[in-house]
Amino acid sequence: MFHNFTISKDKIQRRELLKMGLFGAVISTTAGIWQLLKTKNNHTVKIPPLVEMPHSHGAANPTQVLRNFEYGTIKRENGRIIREFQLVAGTSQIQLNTAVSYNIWDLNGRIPGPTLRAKQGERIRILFLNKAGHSHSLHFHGIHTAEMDGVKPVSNGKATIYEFDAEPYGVHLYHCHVAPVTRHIAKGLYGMFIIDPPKPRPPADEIVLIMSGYDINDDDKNEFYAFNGLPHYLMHNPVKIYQNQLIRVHVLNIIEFDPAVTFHIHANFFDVYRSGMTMTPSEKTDVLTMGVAERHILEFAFKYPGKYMFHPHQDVIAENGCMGQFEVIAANDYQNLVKKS
Ligand SMILES: [Cu+2]
Repeated sequence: MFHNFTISKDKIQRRELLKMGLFGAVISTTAGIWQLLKTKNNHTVKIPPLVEMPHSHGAANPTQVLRNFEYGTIKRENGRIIREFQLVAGTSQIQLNTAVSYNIWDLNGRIPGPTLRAKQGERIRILFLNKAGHSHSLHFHGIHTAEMDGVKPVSNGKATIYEFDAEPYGVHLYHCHVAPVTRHIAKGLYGMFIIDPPKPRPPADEIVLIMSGYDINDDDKNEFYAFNGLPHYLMHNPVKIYQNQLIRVHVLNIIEFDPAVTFHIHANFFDVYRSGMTMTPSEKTDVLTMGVAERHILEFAFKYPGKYMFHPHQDVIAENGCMGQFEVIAANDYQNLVKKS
């Protein structure tokens, strides 16, 4: 069992952190938000400050998507844990570059939708409200009854409940399944759905990377591609990670209109846990081919500080926006920060 804390310096002062026994792991900084993952054996995973997000991007906030996990609301019914999530489909506009704005469907005001997270064996309940001006649905990958398969359209202004057991553990996804599914997915109705295994994985800096495409002129070809919703954003705003620390990337390919893409990182190799459904890796590589809706857990640590790109090795896809980089911060820089605080 581990706990995931999101700590805003504005909201939680030092003395409160001391009360929580967390102060030793938090660095004083002007950067604002810090995140900390603390385990019962007192290992801490250090996560660099997030870059404050300009508000002009609307529903798309790739940095926030990186380490934001939605755990829902816990209820107990008949001795069983029910994990309840609320998802509201809406409409918004995002800016794909300085000249191109694009109307999308969002979930809870964001694209991709929230990364839902549960533990194997819990009961999942999804309250879905459709306010997106068109019929939609939520189809979850996993094991459930036909009634809960989420292929039946939910009219605009209507709500429905999906309920099923959280099984099997892995990195899954959910998406709208109303025809044409290509359009409903490409315009934003998708998200990641993580079911944690009964025995937790080792502590790591956990990151979500979702590859998607935008066909803005309806020619069944993507003009833009993105990590976590916005073209080129994570290239200009690198994902900060620490040297020699275990990084666990949950990667999903939800690019419509292209049969498959690869995921590649520079200057390193990663362990692959296919669909996140195993506790031991099946291979080590630096280029992994992924069909549409394929998703995996990738684990690695960077040996040397510096900036390292990650992108599909279909380079035209990378050049049109599915491009990002890690900024590996030297381990001794982190130690210096701790001493100064
Ligand atoms: Cu839809």
